[in-house]
Amino acid sequence: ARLGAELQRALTSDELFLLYQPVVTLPDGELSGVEALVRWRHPERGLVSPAEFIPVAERNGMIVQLGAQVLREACRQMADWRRRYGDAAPARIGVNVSARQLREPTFPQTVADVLTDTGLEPGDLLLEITETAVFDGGPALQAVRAVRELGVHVALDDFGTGHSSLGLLRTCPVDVLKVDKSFVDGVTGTAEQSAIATSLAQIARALRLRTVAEGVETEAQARRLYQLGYRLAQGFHFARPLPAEEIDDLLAVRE
Ligand code: G
Ligand code: G
Ligand code: MN
Ligand code: NA
Repeated sequence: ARLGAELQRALTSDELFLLYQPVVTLPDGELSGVEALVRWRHPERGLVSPAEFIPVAERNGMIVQLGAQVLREACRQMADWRRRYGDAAPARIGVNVSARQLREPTFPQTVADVLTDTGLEPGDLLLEITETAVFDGGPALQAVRAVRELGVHVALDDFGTGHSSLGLLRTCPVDVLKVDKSFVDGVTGTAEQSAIATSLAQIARALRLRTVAEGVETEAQARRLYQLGYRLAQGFHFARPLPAEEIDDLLAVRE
């Protein structure tokens, strides 16, 4: 409850900020996109992990306001990169959206408003949702359809860990599968350990979905993922989540 009350204050202060983790192309490791990840610099507790406060915000409903703030700031930043760097800007920005946000009837309108206000092209935005959020159909699924109508891209995040159903890929049309770290961890292991990452690459290719391998921590994993057909990856091996200024440094050298 304490954390919840403090989060309410954080929403109207400058304690929340975004880091941006590069998504890179394989095999060269060049920056392709970025994923926005929220951070909370608490005056006494220090840096609080989103793994701690996002679940709190989801339970008390604050995620709706927090999520809208994150979306707006991420789109503002991406529009700024696009204006300053043109084609050398990141190809797109990923923003995490929780199930609770997606189920708000106003969500598609919020996305439309943010795009209008920031001047961001819809195709520059990738909304990252979980399978579980859309598993039971309903309003969340309608929201996915509505934002895709706007031209916004949608990714299934942590793919393979939730209520996975391959049928979902037909009922919930998306653009990108983000293959969860737990499957990436196995790619340099036995046939059994690498089976899921291998199969997901094949399924994605057949369905013409882009894939991003998440949580890549070693060169050996990156090489193996490339052999399996992965062309996009994200993970500490390439880059940690970085402040916007450090993304700027990466962009400035390739202009
Ligand atoms: O960045 P980090 O690995 O610490 O994130 C931990 C968890 O918090 C991850 O599951 C990540 O998806 C989630 N997360 C980070 N930023 C956001 C955000 O802006 N919105 C939502 N809903 N989840 C986020
Ligand atoms: O659930 P989601 O995929 O949005 O989570 C992203 C989280 O994963 C971020 O908090 C980010 O810090 C974390 N992350 C990104 N790359 C790596 C990695 O290579 N290893 C580990 N352990 N975590 C990572
Ligand atoms: Mn994500
Ligand atoms: Na993930």
